[in-house]
Order: sequence, then structure tokens, then C-alpha cells
Amino acid sequence: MDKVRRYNILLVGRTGNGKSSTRNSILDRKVAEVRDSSNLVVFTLESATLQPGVEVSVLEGPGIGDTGADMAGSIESNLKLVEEGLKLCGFRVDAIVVVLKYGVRFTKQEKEGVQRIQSIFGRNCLQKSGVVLMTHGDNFEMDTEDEDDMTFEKWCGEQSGDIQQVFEDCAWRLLLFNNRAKEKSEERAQQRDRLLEIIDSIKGTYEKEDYTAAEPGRKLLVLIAQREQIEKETEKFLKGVNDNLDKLDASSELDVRDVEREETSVKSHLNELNVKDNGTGVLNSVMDIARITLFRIQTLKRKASLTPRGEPPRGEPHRGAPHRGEPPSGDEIPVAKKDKPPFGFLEFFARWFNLKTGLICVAGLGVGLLWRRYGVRKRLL
Ligand SMILES: Nc1nc2c(ncn2[C@@H]2O[C@H](COP(=O)(O)OP(=O)(O)O)[C@@H](O)[C@H]2O)c(=O)[nH]1
Ligand SMILES: [Mg+2]
Repeated sequence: MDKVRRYNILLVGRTGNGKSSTRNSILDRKVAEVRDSSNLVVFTLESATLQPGVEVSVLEGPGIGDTGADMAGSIESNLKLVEEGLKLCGFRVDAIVVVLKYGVRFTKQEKEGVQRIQSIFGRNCLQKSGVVLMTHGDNFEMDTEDEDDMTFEKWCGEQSGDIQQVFEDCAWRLLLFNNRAKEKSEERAQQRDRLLEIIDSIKGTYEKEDYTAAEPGRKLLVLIAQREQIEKETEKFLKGVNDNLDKLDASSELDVRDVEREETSVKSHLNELNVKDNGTGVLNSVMDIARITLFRIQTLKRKASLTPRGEPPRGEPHRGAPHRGEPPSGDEIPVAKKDKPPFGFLEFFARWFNLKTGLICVAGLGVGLLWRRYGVRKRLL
């Protein structure tokens, strides 16, 4: 018995580029869209035996490649759908078909869409298994009606910039599809056969190990999507810390232990951010905001350590301190001693004068004693 050739084809691309229509063209029948409880389009694996010995299964679903506001659901829910979809075909894909639309400008969103596909399935997924399929082939026919020698391949070769990069990424495995071609028509069969021919040229399949190896890219996507929320939470947390620091700074009873408590909480928050960032650098700017607060804490700690605690400021009893003559209570919070006012000129002079006079007296006394013992008078005699 002849061996059955099975093709597992994964269609990816932004919503509206023609994935569902392409799936219907390949299978030569209409397949209804399936949605989950949260109304997200889910992946479906539909198969057809095109001819004896040739079975084709098409995995088609949500707009994997949709970015920003275009994306339905969160990135996490979309990634979950991808995984469930891949399970349907046992994590064995013969071709990752990037569905683009002929006749429209290759925009920044299209470029980001392709990058997203590479982030989800792995940087080399397209080089390994990618095929560019451009829908709206009927428009190409109309556009090039008057140019006899214009072919799709030639047109692709004339493209430049970002779209050329996608062609390059897919190792120039390109084809044009007209999804308006009639059901059971020769045109449909021809374009489908061309697709299978291209897939035959691909060495190897995209497997579970390729998908597992791409895990860091998917984590990065999730982290990028979460960054805004993490930033908001960090700002809220640091606002609380800075409010506490303001109070401590204004207090006449600045205690280094209170500042250290704030330091511990900021450091543990910073540590959590660092773990989440996992060396990707996505949260660098958020961590920098926390570091500014840590810097403030260091300054405040220096200030607290410069102000000795336990003595009331000179002249006036401090808040909560015992009145003159009263014994200090046991649980009294030691307070920072206020700086002594610098002593004045007169005090300085008096001190200097006392010191000098004392020295002169001691020296005079010494000289007097020596004079008496070995005095010049004696020697002269
Ligand atoms: N003229 C023309 N329209 C197409 C072609 N392929 C898809 N469309 C239309 O493009 C629109 C989006 O297609 P659809 O398959 O739903 O895109 P999806 O969101 O990627 O699944 C629909 O109105 C299709 O009829 C094509 O080859 N030619
Ligand atoms: Mg669709």
C-alpha cells in the first residue's frame, strides 16, 4: 500500500489578512469559525483528503500577529490558545504559513505582527518552516493585466524594506492565493498544489522542542504586556514609602531604625522586580524609579546617624521629654540632640586667653626655677 503523505499547516497572520478564507480554499470547503466562552476565536484543526494518499490538516484560529489594540483578549489568553492549537496537531507542523494581504501597504503593524509570530514560535521558526502566502491574488491579476511579463515572483523580487525582510526570513518561500477562486475549480487545485510543493521543499518539521525553546520569547511578550501595570503598582508603593519618608524627615525625632524599615521594604520590592525582569531589561526603567527612593533613604540615614539620640535639644524640653527635674520614663523614645550653637568670639578669646596665660605662667615658673639653680649669676661668680 502507498504511504499516506500528511501535511499539517499552521496559518498565522493578522486578523483580516484572509486566513479563514485560505483555510477554506485549501480544504475546498467552508469551515465555521469556533469561539470560546470569552468569545475568542479558537484554533481548529480541519482535515481533508485531497487525493488518495494526500491528507491536509489546517490549523487556523485567532489573529496570531495582532498587536496592541487589534488584539482580542490578553497576550496570556492568546498564548494559551496557541498551545491548545498546537496540541491538536501533536506539536507537529510542516509549515508555518504567514498570511499577508496583497495590495495593501506593508505597515508597521504588519511588521510587528511578523515579529510577534517569531517571538511566539521562536526566532528561527520562519527560516525553518515559514511560507509567505499573499491573499487577494485576484487583485494582483487586475493590477498586472497590462504587464505581460509580470509574475508574482518578479513582483516579490522588486519589493524592498520590511516586506523584503519577511521574504528573506521565510527563505523566499512565497506564493499568491486567490481565495475568490471558485470551489472545486482548477485554479483552487493549482494554488493548493503549489503550496504543497513548497512545503515539500521544507526540510524537517516544527516540533515541540522548537516550541519549548521559544519559551523565553513568550515570557518576554507577557512581561512587556505587564510592564505598564507593574509600573503603576511600583509607583503606588513608592508613593507610600516617600510619604513615610517625608514624615520622618520633618520629625524632630528622626530615628534611623524607622528609615531602615522603609529601606528593607524598598529593597525587597526591588528584588521582586529583578526576579520578574529576569535579565531581560524590560523592567529597568521601573527599577530605576525604586533606586531613586533608595538613594533618598541613604541620604536620610546619614542625616539620622549625624543626629545623636537620647538628649533633648538645648534650652527647651523636647516633645514627650520629661520636664527638668523629672526622671526619664523607661519607654521614652530617644530624640536627636540638636546641634550646639557655635561658641562666640568672646568665648573663643577667653578660652584662648586662659590657655595662653596658663602656658606663660607654667613657662615662667620653669624658667624661674632653672634660673635659681643654674642661674647666670652663679656662673658669673
Ligand atoms: N478579493 C479577495 N478577498 C479576500 C481574499 N481572501 C480573503 N478575502 C476577504 O478578506 C476578508 C477577511 O478574510 P478572512 O478569511 O476572514 O481573514 P482572517 O481574519 O485572516 O481569517 C474577507 O472579507 C474575505 O472575503 C482574496 O483572495 N481575494
Ligand atoms: Mg479568521
